[in-house]
Amino acid sequence: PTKQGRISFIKYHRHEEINAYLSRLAKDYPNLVSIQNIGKSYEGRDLDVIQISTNSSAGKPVIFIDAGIHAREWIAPAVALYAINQLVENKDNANLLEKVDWNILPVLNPDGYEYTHSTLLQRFWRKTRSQGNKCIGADANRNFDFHWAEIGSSSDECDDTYHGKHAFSEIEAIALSNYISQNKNRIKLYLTLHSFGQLILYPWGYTSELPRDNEELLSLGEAVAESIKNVSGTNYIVGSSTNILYAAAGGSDDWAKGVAGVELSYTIELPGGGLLGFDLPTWKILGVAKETWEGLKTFCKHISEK
Ligand code: ING
Ligand code: ZN
Repeated sequence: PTKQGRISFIKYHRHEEINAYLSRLAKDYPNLVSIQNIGKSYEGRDLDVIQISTNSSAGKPVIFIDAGIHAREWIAPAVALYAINQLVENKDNANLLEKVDWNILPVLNPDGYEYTHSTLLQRFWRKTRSQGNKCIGADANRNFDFHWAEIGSSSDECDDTYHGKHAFSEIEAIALSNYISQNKNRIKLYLTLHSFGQLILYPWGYTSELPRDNEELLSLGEAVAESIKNVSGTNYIVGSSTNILYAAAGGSDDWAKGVAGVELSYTIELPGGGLLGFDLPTWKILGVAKETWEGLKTFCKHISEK
């Protein structure tokens, strides 16, 4: 109990520890931090968004980041936590809050995330934990209501990329979409953190056609990749999901752009490690977090100067 609300970057934290950290920040920095609960997961865990804002009544542009939509991609929540830590607890970063607010949801699929932590031999679970007829869970990143189930997902509920019974069958996808819809006029950048692949992806996932504003999406993505490379030498490739990875409809980034109208929408595939790529060793967390943070600052610069 003495360690309540403390966090580190030498281990992967459990969902309760992560939410306790957010609450502790809200208590310690009441003028900077507030927590908005945007709903509960299927198994009843709190989906808490940390809102980091100086002068929150100003209605500044918002950078919204989520992580952990896929259970096994542990580095993603860790990187989100690092960004939170830097924005709130490192005074040198105050300039990053001058022109924009940051809203961050570190674990969108906490049921799956906890399952990968607590259940022997289930470290590589990807989906939610909702009950189906013969299998459990849907891929929440195939469940958004935009060209749903058209391509790159499975109708077999036992598959890892099962798109769900219908669009927005998953309560976590509903919670996120409601939150984005309610804030769509202020959210100027949507980022969703995944692993792995060292890719900066933007819409569309449902078609190989490029968005109208491909040029801005590409050049901003390239600037972010460049700033990451400058810290550590890590190389990222930038492009539309379908064109540089694979086609997959029903993703949150496609929905954010195509339905909510958040034009700058990206999926970041963080570096992999370990046996299967999803189990990046703990000693590598800090390096990945630091280099990615430099990329996030470049995103912030662009939004601040717009
Ligand atoms: N990758 C993403 C996935 O959901 C993606 C890549 C995102 C494809 C958005 C298409 C659209 O498959 C991982 N690692 O989950
Ligand atoms: Zn993923």
